[in-house]
Amino acid sequence: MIGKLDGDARAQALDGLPLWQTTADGPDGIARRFTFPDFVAAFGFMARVAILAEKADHHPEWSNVYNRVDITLTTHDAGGLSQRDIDMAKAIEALVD
Ligand code: HBI
Repeated sequence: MIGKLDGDARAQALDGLPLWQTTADGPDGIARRFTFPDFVAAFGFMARVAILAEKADHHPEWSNVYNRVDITLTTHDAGGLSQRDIDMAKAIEALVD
């Protein structure tokens, strides 16, 4: 069972993801908004994230409106932010680099 990130480990992990914000309400996690030129680009991104998520058995909470994709990462099994969320955020960042 994976644990919640706390203290220095949490602060350090968040430092490495400057474009992600911790959630203000709802489950403890990290969130980022991605915008694309159009819906096709946004949905292509979602398809790539979906493949990553299935491989990692770690799934985003997300919504899409036209060219915008809002992603929140939280670990249900841990009741908050875990290393799995950090790893997934980094993998997602690598897709949009
Ligand atoms: N995705 N975000 C997230 N958090 C989880 O705890 C989680 C998941 N996907 C699959 C998953 N857990 C499974 O490991 C368990 O629910 C069995």
